[in-house]
Amino acid sequence: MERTYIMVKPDGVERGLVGDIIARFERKGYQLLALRLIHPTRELLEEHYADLKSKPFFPSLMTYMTSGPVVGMVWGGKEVVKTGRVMLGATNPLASAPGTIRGDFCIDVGRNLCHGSDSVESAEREIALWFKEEIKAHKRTIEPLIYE
Ligand code: DAT
Ligand code: MG
Repeated sequence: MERTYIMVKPDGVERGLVGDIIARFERKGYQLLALRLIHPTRELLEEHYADLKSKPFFPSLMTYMTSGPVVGMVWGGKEVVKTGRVMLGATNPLASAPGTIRGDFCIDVGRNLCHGSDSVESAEREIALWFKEEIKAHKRTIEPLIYE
């Protein structure tokens, strides 16, 4: 099953939007495979955002992401990586369509509430980084109501 790493950033946790974000993925039909409240270290975030290290906004991104706990989740299902990003909206919330998480709840790119893996490969890398324990597969009884 395809998996993705979805993370509610510190602003989303502090603003009480975790439940809404989870509800969107649940209602869509995706399967929650793992969930954890994490106080991320700078080291963990530097590895998570390793490809952005040379960007001018990297220091402010680190300050933002270490400002409070995050909620990390693994969601599974058909094309969940790509669809998860559609549900999140564009990186810049002002360019995000209404109906998406960022389009509905935020304004600034430096306060864009949530993270979603950008490819199947980065999803597996991020899941291994944020969840050290084994993630068990569980076959849902409702599967035939979601997939034909
Ligand atoms: P995404 O989170 O949509 O995958 P990304 O991986 O390119 O986007 O960047 C990671 C985060 O870094 C993004 O969610 C917010 C921040 N960021 C990206 N581009 C930025 C910019 N131009 N100015 C400020 N922050 C930025
Ligand atoms: Mg990204």
